[in-house]
Amino acid sequence: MIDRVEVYVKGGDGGNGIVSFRREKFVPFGGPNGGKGGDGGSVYLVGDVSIATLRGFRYRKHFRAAKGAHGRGQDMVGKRGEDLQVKVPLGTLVRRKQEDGSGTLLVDVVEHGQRVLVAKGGRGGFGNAHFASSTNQAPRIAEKGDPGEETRLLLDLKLIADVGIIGYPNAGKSTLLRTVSNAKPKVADYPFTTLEPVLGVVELGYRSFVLADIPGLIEGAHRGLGLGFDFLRHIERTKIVIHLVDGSSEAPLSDLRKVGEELVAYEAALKDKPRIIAVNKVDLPEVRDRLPRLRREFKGLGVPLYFISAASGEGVEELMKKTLELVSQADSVPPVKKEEAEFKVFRPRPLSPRRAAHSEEKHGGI
Ligand SMILES: Nc1nc2c(ncn2[C@@H]2O[C@H](COP(=O)(O)OP(=O)(O)OP(=O)(O)O)[C@@H](O)[C@H]2O)c(=O)[nH]1
Ligand SMILES: [Mg+2]
Repeated sequence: MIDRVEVYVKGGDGGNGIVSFRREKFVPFGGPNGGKGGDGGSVYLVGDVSIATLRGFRYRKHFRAAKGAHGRGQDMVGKRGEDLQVKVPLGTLVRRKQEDGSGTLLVDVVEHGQRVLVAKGGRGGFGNAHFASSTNQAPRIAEKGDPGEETRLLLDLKLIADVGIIGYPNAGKSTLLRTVSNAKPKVADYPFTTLEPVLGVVELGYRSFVLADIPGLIEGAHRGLGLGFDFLRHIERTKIVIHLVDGSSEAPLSDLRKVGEELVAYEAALKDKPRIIAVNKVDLPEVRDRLPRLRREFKGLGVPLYFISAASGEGVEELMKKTLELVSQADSVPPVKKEEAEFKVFRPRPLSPRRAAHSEEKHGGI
């Protein structure tokens, strides 16, 4: 599910400088006073969490920032052109389109409020006042403003997964993704079948979330073993983790621990990410026989626990419902805006002590 649009952006042209001379009564040779043109405005892309798609770009594909005004007499500088801020969803890959149609990557917009300059406004031209010197006291030249930069951009929206499925190779991650979503990752009976994360959209009634199959987690992954930490990075962005365990493995609990340790060795904060454990392959008789023991072993972890068969679909719906519930809870926590986190915000004094307590709770820690 990748969405792509092409847009044209242009910075505003700089205003022209002008040629002008002082004209005053009783001053026969007034000096030059032609002012500088204003700089043109620039075009910025700004990451915004409230937008989820690139749909808005279907209707508007040209973005031009304002021109700078021309300079005027009496050393008056032209007004600066206003900047243009274009909102894009988080997960937008920004490429500059080349003549041959390919694109060079400029930036990956991942944060709310992240600003990317994509077309700089032109510089305003100098007026003749600027060119006055001891040898040329009455210059009759002025500069034109520079044109604003213009470029074509290719915007690709990369879905950022809400939920990541982790687990040992062969646990059945790709099978689960196939069962619950439109994605078709390869499934096979050997480890490392999946070589890069695959995303799918899970739809439950009117709600949906994006699920990623995150392969390659084995002992030593945080040191780059297996498929390395490229994939660990993907987990950082997800809201929830489904930890899938192969119920037919020799020691399912120890598999789970090892993968868990890899996560924490990579980034301690991942320990706090909401997690669901799903023991897979319960359709196999040998797994069914072990169920009571597995249940006892995993219960103690204090994490929601499900027993499923990714292949037959047994227990999968309940697992997805729980996942959706946790995703919705995570959604209701507003993302921290960078500015809010970094700068103290002065607010008007609250009207009553009760309101004060409320507002402290709301903006606590800032
Ligand atoms: N019996 C049974 N087999 C399953 C189930 N889920 C997956 N398998 C099998 O287990 C093997 C591995 O499944 P995959 O979905 O490819 O596992 P994976 O976790 O994506 O593996 P990697 O991509 O290598 O990390 C395949 O042969 C699947 O058919 C299940 O619920 N029951
Ligand atoms: Mg796989």
